[in-house]
Amino acid sequence: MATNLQIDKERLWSSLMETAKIGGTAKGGIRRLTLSDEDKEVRDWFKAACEAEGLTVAIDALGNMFATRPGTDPDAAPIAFGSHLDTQPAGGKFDGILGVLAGLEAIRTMNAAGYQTRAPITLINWTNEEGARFAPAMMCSGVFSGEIPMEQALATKDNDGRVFGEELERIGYRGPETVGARSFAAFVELHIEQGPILEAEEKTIGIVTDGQGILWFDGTIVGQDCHAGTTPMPMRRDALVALAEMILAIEAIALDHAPSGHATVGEVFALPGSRNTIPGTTHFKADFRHPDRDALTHMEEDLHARVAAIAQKRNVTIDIRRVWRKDPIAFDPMVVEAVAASAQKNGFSARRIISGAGHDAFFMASTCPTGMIFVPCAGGISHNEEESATEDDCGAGAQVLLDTILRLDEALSGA
Ligand code: HGY
Ligand code: MN
Ligand code: MN
Repeated sequence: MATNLQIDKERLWSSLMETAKIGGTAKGGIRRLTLSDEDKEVRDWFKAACEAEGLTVAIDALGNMFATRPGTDPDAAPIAFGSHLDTQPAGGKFDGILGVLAGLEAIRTMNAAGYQTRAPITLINWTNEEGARFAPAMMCSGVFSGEIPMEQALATKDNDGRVFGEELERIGYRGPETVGARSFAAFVELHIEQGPILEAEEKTIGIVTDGQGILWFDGTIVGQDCHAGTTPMPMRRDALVALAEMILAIEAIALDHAPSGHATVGEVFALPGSRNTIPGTTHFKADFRHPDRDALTHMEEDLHARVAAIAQKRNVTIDIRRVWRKDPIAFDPMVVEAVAASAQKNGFSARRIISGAGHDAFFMASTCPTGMIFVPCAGGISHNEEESATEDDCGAGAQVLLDTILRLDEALSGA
């Protein structure tokens, strides 16, 4: 590959720190829930920054943002890259936005050098990757890929009963473009690893080969509200004690599928919510992960068996509803090797790795050749206000992203 374009890691870092103020929290994290005012603010920032680089920004009916730079061949399918700008309720400065701003940095580098790719290139911000406010995660890349129905996405409600489609309208990002109308020659996503492997092995780049499967459930347990002082223990139908057993059972399912099984109950609600009333109703949200699809299915079967046993023992009803299943995916070897070659060209230490976290690239993998690039984060900590990464590692990731885009542009020229 002829070019030797070098990204400017200080410029990238400056953009990361500037945008970290949007939804910044006292502890140094970020709260930028999807379709919130903070999400609107960072979207406006991103749109202005793209237009300042001469990009054309299009917005689809779910607020997915596509910023395109023309190539010498206007008929070539664009090479796409990007990630997401929304965060967890107590998120960090790098989850998602690093992939978007590194893409912007790649474009800024090309502009500064007056370099033009053959194919058009498109930088993407995917709406609602986190799924924290509106389930499931990666919702709008899921609709784009055809796996999640558009109507389901628009009708989704958050815990306060606010509707996705209305919130999208409220922040002014319900665009005119049909979701999924675009097609790409390839898609590449840079992201922090959000796990401990790269840091522990002192590797700068993760060459992501696969993504593990994901299963989400919503659960409701119904017993009976009753007086805390007068109801004999053997007569109680305590929905919160039943939930406590449920949570330990869910942990046991992951441990039974060690070392690759993961299970989490990240949200719980107890009603009516009074110290001296036995909770008659509880709600909970569960997340299972496994790299093997049969193991994921077995975890679900195990869950239903344990639910029945706890319901009987605690004399409550337990309703479990599967909200989402995303099977494990394999990334395209052509893109994986382009990432590996780009890391090697730059002399960055690297290793192949499976993604434990979900990403929009998981859905894009069914629409075009797709791959991912990881860089380390401190202690593997993410979905935490203390999430951090170094300027050098972010710069290395952006450099590998730029070189991968250029490598794909060359490789696909005959396509
Ligand atoms: O849930 C996930 O893995 C991603 O961080 N949304
Ligand atoms: Mn993310
Ligand atoms: Mn995340």
